[in-house]
Amino acid sequence: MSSKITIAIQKKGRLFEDSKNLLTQSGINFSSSGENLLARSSNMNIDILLVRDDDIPSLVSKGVADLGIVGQNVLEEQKATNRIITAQPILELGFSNCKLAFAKPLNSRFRSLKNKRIATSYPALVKKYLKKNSIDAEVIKINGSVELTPYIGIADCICDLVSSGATLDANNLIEFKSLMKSQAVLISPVELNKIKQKNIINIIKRFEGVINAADSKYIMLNVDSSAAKKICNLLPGADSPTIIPLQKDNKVAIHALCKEPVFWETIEKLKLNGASSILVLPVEKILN
Ligand code: PRT
Ligand code: ZN
Repeated sequence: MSSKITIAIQKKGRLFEDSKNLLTQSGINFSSSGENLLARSSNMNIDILLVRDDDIPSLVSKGVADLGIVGQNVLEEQKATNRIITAQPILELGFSNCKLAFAKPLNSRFRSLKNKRIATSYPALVKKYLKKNSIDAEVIKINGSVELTPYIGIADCICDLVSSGATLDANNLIEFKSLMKSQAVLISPVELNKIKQKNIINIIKRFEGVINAADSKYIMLNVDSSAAKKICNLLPGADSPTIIPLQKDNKVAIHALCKEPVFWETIEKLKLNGASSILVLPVEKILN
């Protein structure tokens, strides 16, 4: 059997750019063009399958692809529908964040889903939610423009993906319950292919390195040694900052890897507490 690894990603749509960037930043170069389903990496023994996101869980479950990138919403809906989908999430990728939520027209007064007609593209997840919460309601499967259904008399409310909330606002809908949060995840078959296992694990570690670095920053600053402890406590997600004495004025330099986002507010606070020459540098990869 070939030791070539196959990774399935969305061909076009909301997941494509971030999936492609993750692969590229992990050192997997490829170019996708035209209608080709298959792209061959130019520098690694890897094939990239470019498909619709809905096909990714089954391709990975069957072992046609060794790894795949898909939204948790699609994976969970398919798992709730079809027992053949055994692919499992192994790494949260931190992009395509959204939630699956119930929304109703602004002028609707009801708060409970009881006896309501719910339009959704996620019928299995909604039914599972209703069952778990012992709620009697009707689920209507709709493939697109779910947000219009309350206004054409098909449904009382909807259950759909929400990210900025602009679509709900534009359609005079208001969210009243969240079913699940979702983001893109890396999925693999339940058991990794034995021959390829070592290489697959290596790729997963590279992905982890890129994901770990995504929110991280390397901070360097100077401060009076008397304020060093206070400054270290203000650094977000910094395990163990390095403190280096400077030649003059009883000052120290502090260098730290911050594994949580460094906002402007944080930098302003550091300055207010005596830090100077503050440098915030991007981090490309972190291997733990
Ligand atoms: O062609 P293919 O089948 O591959 O793609 P697709 O059309 O099924 O999916 P695509 O590309 O639209 O979305 C892929 C994945 O992106 C989804 O499965 C989610 O995991 C994720 N994602 C993140 C979203 C959104 N955010 C999102 N906002 N998918 C869809 N939406 C839609 C939502 O359905 C609603 O219509 O955007 C609208 C709401 O957005 P806001 O910003 O107005 O709230
Ligand atoms: Zn799709």
